[in-house]
Amino acid sequence: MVKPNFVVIYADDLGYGDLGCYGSDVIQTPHLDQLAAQGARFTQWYSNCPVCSPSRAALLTGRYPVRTGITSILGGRRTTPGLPAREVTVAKHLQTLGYTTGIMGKWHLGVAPASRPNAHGFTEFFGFLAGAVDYYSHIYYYGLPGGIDPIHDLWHNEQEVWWNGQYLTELLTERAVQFIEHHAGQPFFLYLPYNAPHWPMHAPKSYLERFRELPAERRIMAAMIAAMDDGVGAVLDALARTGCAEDTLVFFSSDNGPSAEARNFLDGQEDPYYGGSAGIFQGYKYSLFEGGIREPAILRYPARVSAGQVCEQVGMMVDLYPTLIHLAGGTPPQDRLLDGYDILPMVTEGASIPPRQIFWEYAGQLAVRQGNWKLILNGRLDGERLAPDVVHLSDLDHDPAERMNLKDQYPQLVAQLKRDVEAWYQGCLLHTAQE
Ligand SMILES: [Ca+2]
Repeated sequence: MVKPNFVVIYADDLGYGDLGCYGSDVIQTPHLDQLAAQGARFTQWYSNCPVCSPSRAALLTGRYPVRTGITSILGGRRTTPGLPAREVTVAKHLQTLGYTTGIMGKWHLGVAPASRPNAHGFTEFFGFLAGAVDYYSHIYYYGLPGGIDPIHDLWHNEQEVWWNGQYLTELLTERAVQFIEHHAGQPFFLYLPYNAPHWPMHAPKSYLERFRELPAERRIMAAMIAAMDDGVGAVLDALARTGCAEDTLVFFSSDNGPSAEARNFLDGQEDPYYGGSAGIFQGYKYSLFEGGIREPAILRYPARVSAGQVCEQVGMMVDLYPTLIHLAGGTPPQDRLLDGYDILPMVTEGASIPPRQIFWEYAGQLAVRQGNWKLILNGRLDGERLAPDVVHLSDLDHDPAERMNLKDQYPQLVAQLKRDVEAWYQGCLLHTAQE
């Protein structure tokens, strides 16, 4: 059987409600909508953390962030350490199965040389290493409290490169298309983590003009997403043009929910930003409520997955590793614990994966989903605001937006879930220390 190619496109701070195929009535995303129409669109897909670095660690290692040692947003100094050398990324695993691997975009798993993409299984890297860059100068301006000096952050493999003035979303698209053109005909894995629509909120004038009628904070969000959507279109065109489309699995998702950070504004306003939408869900980036972690997710693989599916089963980013390795003819590693399942049977034959609990940990919050139930401890609504209740139990079947706290009606269930999530967290810490 032909080894499939893999293209994983990861948006940054994109909310559940901001694509046409997820119900946005103002942001037009024809290429992503087409991708969904030609494959499967997931309605209950989760990121494993509501912020950048840990979410990306989970995607690439197939392990909960706490197991990888990446549990918070990493800084951007050139000495910032990142993903430990002991972790094996899906790219590194795919290299051993004969794949050429490329990342075009945001790494955010360490800046120090030993933690860069080339050291973690990527044959080719073009992009940036920190959490965000100016879209035109490719300079990282965003330090920890107290600030750091600006750091230029654009690289081709280990070489610093300068493309001043080129809009980053378009630059990454160009490199992704080139990678496909160069490697069509051999198995390849392309990871395309766009910075969009993460702040700073920059978009070319031509995109802003498409959304003239929107209020300022929505207009820039729509423009940035539209530029990314055009990039997705160019990538799909490249796959078609090189004859790869049929045997390529394309997966699209986002690392966390929309950002309410005041720094999204470009006019000096310091109140929360609501330019991004998580649809009906409450919670933003930094929150374990659904708005922070439930993400759009689209899978297209014409050779195996029939078009036009809407998959309502629960999936999460760590599922991608075993799914891709299985398709590439490999077996999951035996020397470390992975946390996901191969989810391809969900969309090839409508199969269910075994019932499971899904856990999250971030900045003092803990959460667990078991069937239709979800418990959040010490929940936040965003980076600044705590949730009103320290313990929050929801029935997602009847209340997907987590508006009603049922903790007082189900004390035994709350006690069981609390015990389970705390045991999971302690177990991860202990197990990781022993690995
Ligand atoms: Ca993010």
